[in-house]
Amino acid sequence: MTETASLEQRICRGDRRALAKGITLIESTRADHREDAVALLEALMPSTGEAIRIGISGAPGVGKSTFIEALGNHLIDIGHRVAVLAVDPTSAVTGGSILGDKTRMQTLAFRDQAFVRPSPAAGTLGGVTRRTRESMLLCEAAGFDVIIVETVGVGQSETAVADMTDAFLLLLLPAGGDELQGIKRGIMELADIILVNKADGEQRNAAERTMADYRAAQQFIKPRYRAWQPSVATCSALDGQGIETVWQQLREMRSGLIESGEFDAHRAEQARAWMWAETTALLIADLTAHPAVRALVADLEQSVRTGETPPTVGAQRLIEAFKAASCDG
Ligand SMILES: Nc1nc2c(ncn2[C@@H]2O[C@H](COP(=O)(O)OP(=O)(O)OP(=O)(O)O)[C@@H](O)[C@H]2O)c(=O)[nH]1
Ligand SMILES: [Mg+2]
Repeated sequence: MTETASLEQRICRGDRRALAKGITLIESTRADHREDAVALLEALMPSTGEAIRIGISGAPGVGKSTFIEALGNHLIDIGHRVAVLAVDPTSAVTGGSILGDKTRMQTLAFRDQAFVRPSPAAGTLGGVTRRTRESMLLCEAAGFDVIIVETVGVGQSETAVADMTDAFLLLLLPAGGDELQGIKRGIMELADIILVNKADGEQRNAAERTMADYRAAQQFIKPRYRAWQPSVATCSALDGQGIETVWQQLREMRSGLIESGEFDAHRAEQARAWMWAETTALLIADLTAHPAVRALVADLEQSVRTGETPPTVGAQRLIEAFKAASCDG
């Protein structure tokens, strides 16, 4: 039996060490590793797709880690297996802010029914997203039926996470008055469940007011699904208040979407878009690595910089060189 085949079997048995090894393989940039990773993904594909995929975002300090611990522990208590992944495109630079500090998810990370994995340090958002999507499939094959993907919300990472999950949760802080928290309108449009966290102690009233503000603001936002009207609620990740309700809502949302046909349609569209994102990334990688293209790049970039060659023409030259060389080879 090949090493990949044995890894496949161990992952399917739910072996967390094999799962971790599989994800390391997926994150590797070595060409031979990539071949093995693709073979592994293909072999595991029939065992994927059964989990509910949940995206979670919110500003630094809003309580994402605390919330994921509370939700994750609750889910394990009622019999689920929970995997937590992250999309953090800054991790290559900072060494990883989310999930880097495992102590913050300690009670979850050490439970047998949990799997917690930090963001791949691939650098670009596209690179990180590609690997996290694949890791999600491995977790599903290993029998995790709830996948949580956390992101810090820099750049387009929220959109990337919403694009790979079924439901997107946005955590907010209680704010005084009626100020909306400068969150980009586009992010509210992505959110299926908005939660004002830290609704405890002195902040409880402020949290209620913030909830009311967001409910009002939400009336002007077009929901992403026909069968799910996004909800706004308060919770306390610290006290565990509201956590069960979130899970009830997620289940309600999922069954509504399954009934309306949107669940399968959304997953199908995600798979289609994923294929094209992958195609684009692979083509660009091939193109920029090709000797015929590399021979042109320095001069062409210089000439585009000085305005001698229009960028469009530059792009055409690169592609022509790539095509000509690919046809010859
Ligand atoms: N009072 C209160 N404090 C909370 C609650 N949830 C989180 N906190 C506190 O808020 C601080 C930040 O919580 P984290 O869970 O680390 O927040 P985070 O969003 O993961 O932060 P980053 O990983 O830095 O983006 C910690 O001191 C928590 O104890 C809550 O529901 N109520
Ligand atoms: Mg955190």
